[in-house]
Amino acid sequence: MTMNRRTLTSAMAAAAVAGLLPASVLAQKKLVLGFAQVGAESEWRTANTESIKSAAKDAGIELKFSDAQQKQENQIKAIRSYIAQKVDVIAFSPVVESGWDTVLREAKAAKIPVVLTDRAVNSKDDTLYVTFMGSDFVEEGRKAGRWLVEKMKDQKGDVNIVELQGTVGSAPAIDRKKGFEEIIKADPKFKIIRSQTGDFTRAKGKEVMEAFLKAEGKKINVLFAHNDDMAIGAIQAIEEAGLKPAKDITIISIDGVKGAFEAMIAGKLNVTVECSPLLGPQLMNAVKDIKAGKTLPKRIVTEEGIFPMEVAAKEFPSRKY
Ligand code: GYE
Repeated sequence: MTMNRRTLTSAMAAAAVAGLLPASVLAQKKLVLGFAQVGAESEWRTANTESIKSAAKDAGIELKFSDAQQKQENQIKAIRSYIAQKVDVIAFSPVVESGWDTVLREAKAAKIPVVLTDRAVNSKDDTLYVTFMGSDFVEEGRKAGRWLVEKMKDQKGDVNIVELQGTVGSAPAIDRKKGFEEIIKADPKFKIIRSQTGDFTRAKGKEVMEAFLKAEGKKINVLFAHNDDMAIGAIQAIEEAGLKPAKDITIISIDGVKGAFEAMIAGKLNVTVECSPLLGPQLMNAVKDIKAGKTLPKRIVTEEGIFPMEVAAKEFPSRKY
């Protein structure tokens, strides 16, 4: 007979009943976590996946991992399969905010606790998940806005901004836009003249920036990109159009991945707002706490900073993602 986890567990249970194994051995059976990841769209996401996989290993938690390729239906399928497999805890990073109630109710009915990591859902029923751990995206947008307002404080004329939004309907795209607009609206000289999604990828960031440049050309003073990958794609488009990134067009992005630090060191990106993908250890602690019956706060916020190009070379060696 081949020993899969279930046969092994039932063999152990039989041994315990027969008095051959102490009950404490049974209590130590490996926790199983089902994680439904968004995809592999960005450097941030790669670092996030790596953090989750290595933290699970370190914590001795069995990880079932799936990649939804940025499609909600794939994430829903993965969550349903984790319910069917009766995992101990389900965690996921919801690609978009809405449309989760049905599947979350199914998890609740199966008594499987759910942890949201990185991105939030906009469900009205917050009993459908235990906790949401991740960044404050509105605050990240505000940090980007505050940096720009300070940088342009002596500028007299209009400041024409183009915006590369993240995935339509995703929490980081909605919230980063909101936080940024909240700050820049204090001065009418700041004008968002174009805003479109680049789906958080380099390829789309480049493509959309090309279209912005075609339509607006030298009118563009600032690019606000909702993540570093789109900014890096856009930098290529700007150079191909014969302009100087970070000089002719001021570029602000979010995440703080290594690629952004390299771009800053090369003098092509002005600033990145930090958004940490290293959520793995925190998630594994939460899984253990939930199974130990502890109550977790409904919201666990990641602490983060902001890095302008002037500090990039000094900070680069200590960056972990
Ligand atoms: O900023 C982006 C990624 O949800 C915070 O998703 C995350 C975002 C991150 O693709 O690079």
